[in-house]
Amino acid sequence: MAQVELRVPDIGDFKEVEVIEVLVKAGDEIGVEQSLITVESDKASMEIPASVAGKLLSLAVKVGDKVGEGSLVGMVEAAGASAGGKTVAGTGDENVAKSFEALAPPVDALSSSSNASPEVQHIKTAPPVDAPSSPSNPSPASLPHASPSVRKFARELGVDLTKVSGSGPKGRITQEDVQKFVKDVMSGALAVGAAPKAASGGGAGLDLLPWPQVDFTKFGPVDAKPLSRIKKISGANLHRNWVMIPHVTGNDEADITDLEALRVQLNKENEKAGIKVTMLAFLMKAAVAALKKFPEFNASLDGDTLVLKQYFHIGFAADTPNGLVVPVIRDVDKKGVLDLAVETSAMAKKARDGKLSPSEMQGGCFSVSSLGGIGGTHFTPIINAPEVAILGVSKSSTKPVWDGKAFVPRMILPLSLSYDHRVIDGASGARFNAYLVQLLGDFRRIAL
Ligand code: CAO
Repeated sequence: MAQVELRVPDIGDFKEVEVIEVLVKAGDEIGVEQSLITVESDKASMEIPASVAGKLLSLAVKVGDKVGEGSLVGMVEAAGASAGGKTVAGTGDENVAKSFEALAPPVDALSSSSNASPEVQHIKTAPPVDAPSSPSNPSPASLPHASPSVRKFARELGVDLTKVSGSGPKGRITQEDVQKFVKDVMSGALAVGAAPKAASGGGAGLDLLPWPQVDFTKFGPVDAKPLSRIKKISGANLHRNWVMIPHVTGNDEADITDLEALRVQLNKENEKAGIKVTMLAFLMKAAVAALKKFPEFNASLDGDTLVLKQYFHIGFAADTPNGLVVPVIRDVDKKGVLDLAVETSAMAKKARDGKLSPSEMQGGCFSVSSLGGIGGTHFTPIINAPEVAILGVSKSSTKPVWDGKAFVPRMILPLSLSYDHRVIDGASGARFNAYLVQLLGDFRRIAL
């Protein structure tokens, strides 16, 4: 059995955050991904889960302590890890390795400290649950003030936290507040749907039927496979975004016959350099030109205020074995198509290898979701909050197009732009699409 240090991983932009809850105690048997502590900045709270399973020997933090990346959380006697001073990477321990792979750890998560005893392995805890790096994030102002474990508790009970009054510091909602809320509803002291914080006027809640409970084994053999960590995080984000953002998707088609010829030519010229240009790099450049022309697309809603961004960081959806992630390419306006091709393919590989750091998934202004390499004609991409629009791209195909005299074969690329109708009117959505069609039809227009 080896002793393992659990340390705080990269938690994005937060340097010093306060420990507001300690969820385990020395002597506990802990599992991989079990939350150890909850930390809170002035903007968000998040849980720091364990990256290894075992017996918690000691805790190095208490409520009120300030921690940052690398802070020691506790020592664990790792179940299954071999002793003898080997690093985790060298132990061949399947569980440990698997947890890192599933949690998209940075390579340096395995680094060991020089002044520690050799049998002590140094492992940063897994990336935080609900960290600001998840594929998309709510505006902090829109979240009820509660820790992730309380939010999870409330979700399990089907409690809408916006209806619960918080009795904790700064009005934070505690587990006891949620329990009290449920008791009050059950005893009839509080009507279901009542809003103690602010009168909702009724009709605001989703009065849905409970999820169907089905014993599938009654109908045939089944296997149960837990969702991956990425799927759980991205699923929760997608669900919130789908429910909270009034989406409209506008479809259009771009004639990319000339652009495709340029792409093929560029690939020939750059074959020796090992650079492969796909449509994605052109789409990112075109998206930036359209964002410049229609600034309300390069924005986020903060309450009643539209925050217009002066920078152009574009995310792209990447399909990985563990689920969907959205790496962000910075300053796309300052980069050329070839640079973007290199960077997106490196980031896509990093995503597939589970090695993206939280900061590499933060700060996006607009996202591109390209299913073009796979197929399809059009689809409805879900907006990656707090962004206000996303461009979905399907597979191009050669179609007969009437040129006024005859049908001619042209390569047509289907575009599906989803936008937040609170921010963007239908006419603006159609104009954005039409402008993209113009740019992709004649890429020289990018220079105008
Ligand atoms: N039409 C036709 N062919 C296309 C195309 C398009 N729109 N886009 C890409 N292709 C081709 C590429 O040129 C490449 O062809 P060759 O193999 O012949 O060179 C092939 O499809 C594979 O491309 P790719 O998918 O590897 O590369 P990419 O740059 O187009 O995409 C990435 C990279 C990371 C976006 C992609 O791999 C991926 O993960 N896509 C899925 C995104 C996703 O899941 N979106 C849904 C999210 S929910 O909204």
